This record gives sequence, C-alpha cells and structure tokens, in this order.
Amino acid sequence: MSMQLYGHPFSSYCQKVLIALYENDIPFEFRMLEPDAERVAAEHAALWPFKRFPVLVDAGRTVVESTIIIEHLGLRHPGPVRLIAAEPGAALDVRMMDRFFDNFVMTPMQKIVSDSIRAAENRDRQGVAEARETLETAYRWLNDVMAEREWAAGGAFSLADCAAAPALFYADWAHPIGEDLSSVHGYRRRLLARPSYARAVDEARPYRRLFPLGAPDRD
Ligand SMILES: N[C@@H](CCC(=O)N[C@@H](CS)C(=O)NCC(=O)O)C(=O)O
Repeated sequence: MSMQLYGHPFSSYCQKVLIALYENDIPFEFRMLEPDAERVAAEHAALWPFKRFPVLVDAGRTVVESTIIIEHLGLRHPGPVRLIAAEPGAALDVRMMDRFFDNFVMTPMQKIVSDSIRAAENRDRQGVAEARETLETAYRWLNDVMAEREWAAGGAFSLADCAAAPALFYADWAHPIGEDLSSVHGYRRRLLARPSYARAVDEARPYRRLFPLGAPDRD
C-alpha cells in the first residue's frame, strides 16, 4: 500500500483526515501511535520532529497538517466527493470555515483538555477561562451561521465539515454547547450521522477512557 497515516483513532485532528479518507474510500495503512508501538513512534518522530499527528506519507512524500493532508488527497486521490469546491470563491468559503473550526473550536477545546492533564501547580487558569470564552463566542457565532445551512460552507459536505465534526464532538464534551443553540446541536447531529464520521467515532469508541476529563456516556 503506498499511503501511510501516522496517528491515533481517538485524536481529533486524525479523525478530521480519516473522514476525508473514508468519504472517498481511499486505501491507506494506519500506522497507529500507541504506547507500546515504539517503532511506529520512531518513524513518526523521524518524519516530523514536532511529533504532532496526523502525518501522511504518500509515495515517499511526507505531508503534515490535517488541512494540507486533505488538500493533498483532493489533488492526488480525487474521488466522487469533492471536499474543496472547484469554484475559487466557494473554495475560499470552505477554507475560511475550516480555519474557524481549527482556530476557534479545536484550539480552545485542546487547551481545556491539555490543561487538565498538567500537574496542579502548572495549570493555566486564565488560559482555560479564555478558552471557555472563545468557545462560547464560537458556539454563538456558529449558531447564527448554521441557521440557514446544512453543511458548514453551504449545501455540500466539505473540508470544513471534516474539521467541524471532531471539533464539535470533543468541544461539547469539554465545554457543553448551550441548550438554546439548536442550530449547532442540529449540525453536530448531522455530522455524527454522516457515515464517514460515524465510522471514525465507532473506531475510536474503545479509547474513550483516554479522554482526560472523563468521557460522558454519550456521543
Ligand atoms: N495543526 C495540526 C494540529 C495537530 C495536533 O495538534 N494533533 C494532536 C493530536 S489531535 C497532537 O499531535 N498531539 C500530540 C502533541 O501535541 O504532542 C493539524 O492540523 O494537523
């Protein structure tokens, strides 16, 4: 198999890429970064010294950053589901919403989660409070945007929805989306029902004990 994905099924940014792979049934070898998989860890560190994942290796070429990996898949392995619109203006909308989910949902969600595994004396209370405020603003902004949309950038499922699915999934666990924000809840439910994301969620189920804040008993 010519493509390898380094990552873990429970990782939000890996799920973002898995959705894109599953949408177009693209075959790949999953090089899973697990505690006892020292060889995989060494390969991964040699490919990307920042040790962030996912990392894709395609025919010897290393591709990093989830958004760029999905752009790469669209260029090198196009399938029936086009995740970045062909029309440049529509593509810009997709990329803008992708940035929104990474910067204003994933990042504060990760801040809350990663702070919870720090030693008590190293906790960043102000940073976590700011992350929670950012999520509140993001949820409210998104609720207005999604009032008229099925998918993040309009009518077609896209890169932005690949970013949104794990971002909203875990963000709602870390800092629950207000009950009054019905458009966000409806959108999160649509994402969970999308077969590509339902598959990624199912594959990650055995790892829920890894969620540092304690995974709730629901999706
Ligand atoms: N901007 C990167 C973020 C990747 C990222 O933060 N991945 C997390 C897993 S979800 C990670 O590598 N965590 C391990 C670490 O920070 O050492 C992307 O889009 O791929």
